[in-house]
Amino acid sequence: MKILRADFILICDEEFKIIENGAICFDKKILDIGFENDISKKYPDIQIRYMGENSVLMPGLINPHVHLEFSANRTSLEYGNFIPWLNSVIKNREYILQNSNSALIDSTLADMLHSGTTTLGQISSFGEDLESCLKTPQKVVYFNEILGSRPDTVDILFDNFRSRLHRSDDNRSETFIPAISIHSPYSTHPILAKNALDIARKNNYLVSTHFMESQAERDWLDGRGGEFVEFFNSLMPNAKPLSTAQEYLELFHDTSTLFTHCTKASSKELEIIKDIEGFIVHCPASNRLLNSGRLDIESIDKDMLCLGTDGLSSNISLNLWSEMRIALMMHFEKDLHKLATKLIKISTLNGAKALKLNNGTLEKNRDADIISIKLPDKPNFTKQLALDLILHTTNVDRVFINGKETV
Ligand code: MCF
Ligand code: FE
Repeated sequence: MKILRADFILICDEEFKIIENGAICFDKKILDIGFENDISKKYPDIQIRYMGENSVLMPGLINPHVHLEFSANRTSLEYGNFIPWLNSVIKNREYILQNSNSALIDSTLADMLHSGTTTLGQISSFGEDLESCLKTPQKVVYFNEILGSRPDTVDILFDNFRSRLHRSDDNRSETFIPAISIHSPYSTHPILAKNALDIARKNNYLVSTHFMESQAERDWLDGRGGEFVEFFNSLMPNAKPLSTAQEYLELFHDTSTLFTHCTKASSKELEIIKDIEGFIVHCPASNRLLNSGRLDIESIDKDMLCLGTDGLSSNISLNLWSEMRIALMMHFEKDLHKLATKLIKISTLNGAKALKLNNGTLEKNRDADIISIKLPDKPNFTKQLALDLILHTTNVDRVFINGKETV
């Protein structure tokens, strides 16, 4: 059993309680939490470790949407609009994938850990990231991706997906959870999506999908043509959308699904996502770089919203603190303090809800996934702590996962 104390503890519960001069007692799970005075009296024989001046303890961050296999992208991809970006992914895929080798993925995961991300949802397109995800100390929900729109390739693609899914299943553990990603409504044939979702329902796999990320996707699925016409016609003459947006969403009934982006989703579609108890992953930096527009975060139920970085294929960093700073500036008309609090909550509490994990908040019986941060100076305004943390944190001081301190 360990006891840590800090100047502040952020519980990251629904009320966003903050304990000043708090202490937390844990082994693999959190055993007790409260004022240091009370905890030290309750456990007189246990040594209490002080996290230092201006220290803050809080749950580890949860980034539910990354693409580690694209980590080598720096200047390879074209930003500014979705279709040119997609074309540049197709053109430069080999180069990026070859350079996103295990060593690079390992160091990307280490950077994420250093920044305080203790859980991630990895969208695995090819399975080249498996070894790295198995050996990293973080909890990984490993979404095996399926995509492909040509009916003649459906069988091969499905077999390949199934073998990756099985390989990840063979490695299931407390910190490695296999799951399924259906790439998107424009890229995945409904037969593939339906079959993969049947597997998800039968075996209780979490699901992730990209949804309504661009005007091109909106126009294409609404049957208005748009920029996807030329894109698809070059692959297959007379291509037609595979389903409407609503038909696509309906495939996800009775699954636990994370819908990423949704910047162009209609209120009706957001309502359907809510009805099927889905979560929405907001990726503000990616949306800015691919000209995807801005998610109206206020129109989304506060319990359904998470924050993700997306991959380095559409971001400059997988650091959730940087992402929070971007979100803080992007949603400039919102109350600053309320938004700061919300951003921390959606990066901890809601991430855990979406990924169905027992972490994300520092309550008794939760997994002891804890980070400690040192602010550069004494915080004068406790009510501003969320904002101070977002403004001043890039990397954290210490990281505990399932109670174990990791380097
Ligand atoms: O979320 C972003 C933008 N939207 C869609 N896909 C991706 C993103 N970052 C990486 N991707 C991957 C996706 O998983 O790029 C490929 C897929 O494997 C695009 S389809 C050729
Ligand atoms: Fe993505």
